[in-house]
Amino acid sequence: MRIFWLWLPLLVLVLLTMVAGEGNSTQSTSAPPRSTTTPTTRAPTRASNHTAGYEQATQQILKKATDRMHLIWHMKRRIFLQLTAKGKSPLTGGQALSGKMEVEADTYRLMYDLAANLSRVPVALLGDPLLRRRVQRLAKLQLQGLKPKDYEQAKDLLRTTHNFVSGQIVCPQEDCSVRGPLAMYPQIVNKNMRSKLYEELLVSWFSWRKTINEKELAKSTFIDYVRLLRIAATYNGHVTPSRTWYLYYDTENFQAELEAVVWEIMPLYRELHAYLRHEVQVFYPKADTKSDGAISAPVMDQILSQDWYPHQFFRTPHHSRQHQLPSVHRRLEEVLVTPVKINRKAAEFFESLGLNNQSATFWDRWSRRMNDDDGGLECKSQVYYFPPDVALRYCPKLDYKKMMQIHGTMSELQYNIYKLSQPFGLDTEPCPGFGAAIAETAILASGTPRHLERLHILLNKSLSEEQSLNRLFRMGVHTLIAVPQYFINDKFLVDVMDGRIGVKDYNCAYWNLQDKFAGVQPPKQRNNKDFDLDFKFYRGLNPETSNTKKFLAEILGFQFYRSFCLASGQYRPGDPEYPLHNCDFYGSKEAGKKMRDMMKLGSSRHWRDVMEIATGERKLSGRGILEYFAPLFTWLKERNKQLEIEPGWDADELCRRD
Ligand SMILES: *[C@@H]1O[C@H](CO)[C@@H](O)[C@H](O)[C@H]1NC(C)=O
Ligand SMILES: *[C@@H]1O[C@H](CO)[C@@H](O)[C@H](O)[C@H]1NC(C)=O
Ligand SMILES: *[C@@H]1O[C@H](CO)[C@@H](O)[C@H](O)[C@H]1NC(C)=O
Ligand SMILES: *[C@@H]1O[C@H](CO)[C@@H](O)[C@H](O)[C@H]1NC(C)=O
Ligand SMILES: CC(=O)N[C@H]1CO[C@H](CO)[C@@H](O)[C@@H]1O
Repeated sequence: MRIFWLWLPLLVLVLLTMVAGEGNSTQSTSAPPRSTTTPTTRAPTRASNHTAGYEQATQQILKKATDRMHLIWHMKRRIFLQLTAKGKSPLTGGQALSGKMEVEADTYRLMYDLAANLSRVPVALLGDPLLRRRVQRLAKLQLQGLKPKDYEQAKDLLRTTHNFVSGQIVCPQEDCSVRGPLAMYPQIVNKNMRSKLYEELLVSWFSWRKTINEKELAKSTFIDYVRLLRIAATYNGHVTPSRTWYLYYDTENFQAELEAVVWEIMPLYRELHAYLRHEVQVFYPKADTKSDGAISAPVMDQILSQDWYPHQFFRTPHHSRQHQLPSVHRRLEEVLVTPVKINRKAAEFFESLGLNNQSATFWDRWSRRMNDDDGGLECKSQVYYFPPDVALRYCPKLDYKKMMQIHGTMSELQYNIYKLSQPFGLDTEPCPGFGAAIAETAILASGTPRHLERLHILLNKSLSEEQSLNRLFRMGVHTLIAVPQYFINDKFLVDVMDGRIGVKDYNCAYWNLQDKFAGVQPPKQRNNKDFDLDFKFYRGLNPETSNTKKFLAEILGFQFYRSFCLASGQYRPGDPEYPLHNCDFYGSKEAGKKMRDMMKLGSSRHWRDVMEIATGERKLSGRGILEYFAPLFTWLKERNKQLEIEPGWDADELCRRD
């Protein structure tokens, strides 16, 4: 019973370190070029006699850059081989790190020079659309567009914010003499997870914020970082800085599209919020919200962290013993035996769809186990991309969560293999989070009872109705509570960047967003001298792990899942035998074709064109999530009515503007 938490799919996987997508930057119509340029740059397309000459010159620039990229890939390959050398003395952590930094520095120099050179190319005069697209994608950059000194500073600031999250810097009880200071993640989060005392949650909540904002460090770090993001935007000719933050989404006012999704799933969120508020009052009576209906921030954090905790405090809808989810851990160990076997099973999932068969060479040469101490606490498998090869370093742990995660990793591997056929510059996902969204579908499918039965881990391909609802509830807490938080963190950053939130009003503006989109309030009266953003906000400052990307991966992931499930016939709306939440599209060549067709395109087309292949839609939508959680929505509405719980909350002014 204790392992039932392993049922929870890791929905948002940071495990994907997909090569950051480079965007279609056609839309920045108003954009003056990065550097002094020929006035022809923005000339309308027309047959020109210069065309051939321009194309040739451009091809030459790209050819040179590709050669340089090959050297970088070569370096990455060497590091991979050294890291995983059998028998011989492997690289030390320090050597590996300096190798990585060298790769990063070389990549920066290449991308920076290339963008400068390409911004002189008169894009509109290029006849070949693929060439045009390559130039557009490579001529604009985010942080890498900064001059060396600024770029170094940006990386320094990101190291500082990373330290806010992972540095051992906090003394929650004012006493660090025994165990030393703690890191917010994972130490304090793990400590809180076990804490039944509201006071303890409060102490952690306040002391972390106090520590990182000593002498306004957190706030000033953030301000400096935003300044650099704005500079990067000016180089792209973006008058609105967020155009550069959303560069690869290439959409006017992309934030509005994200917000529309948040409102679309809001009715479901409000029911879940109301039910959780009721449960919370039972468990943390001191966190009482004085009837305004919002949930106190430390408690909301706790709800989110608890979804991974085996001894969760908050009850699932059907909490009697017989309705608990069956434990799969022991069977999993019996059936899958070793991590290698899990990897093979995950690879087989994609082969069953008609995607690449992993070759013997791959298993032999390019699939390597991490050393036990390399993985760290998170122990995330890693995919390496150095054409013509792709490689895998996998976490040696054997459990249910890893089993699902490796399906995501294999998806990333497949993606890398397919996009290899695109030229340098288009061999990326079409926008950040796109690859993670595809991976999400495999993760969701691999965690269904139907798939577990196929693997002989469960005996029955469906759960009882009560168990099924419990499973949806736990996944719902995981997904539905997280999505508005990604949005709030992203919106706050973007609104500051674009000047819609002024420096004097940071904190109250933040609490306003929490109130409006999540029904979360500070644990006590705050003001604009405080700076209360949470640790996930700081994580999301890095474009590689941005909240935008996570939001998109989650939402688009459910849209893709729905599409693959419809295509495979494993989701039949209205048929209780084939609900979306138990859909395993294993073996479906139809789903496989959609997946493959998307992967093959790399970023040679706009992400909307690519998503349309799978979904027939060109916009983000909450439909996948709403259909997936439909039974939970129905149950919550009835249950809340029974308990006479009124969903929703009123704004209480808990932040004082001075
Ligand atoms: C992106 O590039 C494609 C292909 O060149 C072009 O058709 C499309 O208009 C561009 N998308 C946007 C939104 O500018
Ligand atoms: C950019 O142009 C300069 C001058 O022509 C050249 O030396 C350099 O190699 C080019 N770099 C890239 C990455 O295109
Ligand atoms: C992969 O292998 C299976 C059986 O081993 C075979 O039927 C299938 O055609 C292969 N797929 C590809 C893409 O090579
Ligand atoms: C599988 O579960 C369903 C739903 O709980 C149940 O009706 C059915 O009898 C079970 N089948 C087996 C073989 O246990
Ligand atoms: C507009 C123009 O001058 N077009 C000429 C370009 O060159 C070709 C031959 O290379 C001519 O046929 C076009 O008339």
